[in-house]
Amino acid sequence: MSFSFQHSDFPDDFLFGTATSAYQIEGHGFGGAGRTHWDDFAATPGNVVRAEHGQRACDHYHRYPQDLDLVRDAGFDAYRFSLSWARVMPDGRTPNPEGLDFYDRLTDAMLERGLKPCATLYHWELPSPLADLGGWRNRDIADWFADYTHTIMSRLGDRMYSVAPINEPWCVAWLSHFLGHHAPGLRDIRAAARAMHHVLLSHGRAIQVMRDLGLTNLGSVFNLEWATPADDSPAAQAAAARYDAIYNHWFLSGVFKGHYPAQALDGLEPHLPANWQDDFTTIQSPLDWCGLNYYTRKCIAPDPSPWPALREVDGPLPKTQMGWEIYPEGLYNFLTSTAKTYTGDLPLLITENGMASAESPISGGVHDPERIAFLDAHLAQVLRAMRDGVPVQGYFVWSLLDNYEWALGYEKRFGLVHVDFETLERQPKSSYLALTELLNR
Ligand code: IFM
Repeated sequence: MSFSFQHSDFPDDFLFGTATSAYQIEGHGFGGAGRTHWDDFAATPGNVVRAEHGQRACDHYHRYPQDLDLVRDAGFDAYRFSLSWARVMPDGRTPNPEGLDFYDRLTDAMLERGLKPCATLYHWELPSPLADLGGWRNRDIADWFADYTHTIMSRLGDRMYSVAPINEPWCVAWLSHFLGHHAPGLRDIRAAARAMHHVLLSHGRAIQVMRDLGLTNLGSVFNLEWATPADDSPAAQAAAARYDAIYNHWFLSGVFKGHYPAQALDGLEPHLPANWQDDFTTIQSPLDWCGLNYYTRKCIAPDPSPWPALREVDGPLPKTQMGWEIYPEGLYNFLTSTAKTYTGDLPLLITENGMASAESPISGGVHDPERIAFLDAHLAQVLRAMRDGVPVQGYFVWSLLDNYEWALGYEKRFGLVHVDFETLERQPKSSYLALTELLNR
């Protein structure tokens, strides 16, 4: 099975890449790395499938040359990776020379292979000592994050192709402080409101720090989910609009318009920190690009529970191993609507797109035709948006390797490359081979 279009259907300077994150692949139990709130979350019974954690993961820390060879050999232009705050600063405040050296080596290894390093500064492994101080609930996190940004980018900034401060602010804030599914596992509206605001304030501070260091090509990475009303009723439409406001517009509107959507403020405003409106100058620090992570849509129904008074219901479309509906049109919808409402001519990148599937190696390879079909269908929507004038400049597949899928442990496999978590052997799947054929032609 192969792709239904050619590499040449995209402009010459269109970036193809693949993405990973530190805690999900590196292994954390060495190199002077500090404890993270994910280690604490996983150690609490019931939070993570089989209580799995990232202490070994894919052992990318020791195997990165082999992994970067895979990125290069596939023909990717760029590699989106993240830096672990707790490796760079084990207590969140004090630099760890071993950690800085690791990211130095990793960066040079990308450049040696002709790969553009696209860094994310925070992909969820908050150092435990900062979590002890309230983590994202504490406004001081903006200062801590600014210091961390300064430390790591003073060392690496000269070699980065692009940098984004925070991966998926909705997950950092809502998923982790209101829904309780990710570390620190809170279900607390006040904590969630604080985190929703502080994550954007920290983003803005980090952008300012990097501008002062002279860095360019700075962006943001938002995860978006298309909200579909479960039926035609006004109540379902209002619930879907609330979901859309909390999930999508809070972050896009905060960064690009300098205000929060009314449907989300309805529930969150009483819990926001004092003088939150004064922070938008920082939050709106100008960007060079905007990254969208897109996986699925959700069907939303009203619910008699307190605000936000909604629930997700099962949708009719085919689903991935995550149980997420496959809805490629949502990517087109987001590319066009984001450009129209928020970003205009600013370059857009799809910084993550991919699917989990349950394949396992059989003799003759790891066959994942459903992943090829998924990527093909989503890239077709990217081409459609570009034909309609949306300035899309790149696309990153999530993920290079099967890895630690957070609260779902190692069971959900997103990789282009299969990882045997006993032996840590890497084996390219047929999706990796199909992409290699596409990108090298
Ligand atoms: O694995 C995650 C990643 O860490 C962030 N974006 C979504 C992926 C799949 O759930």
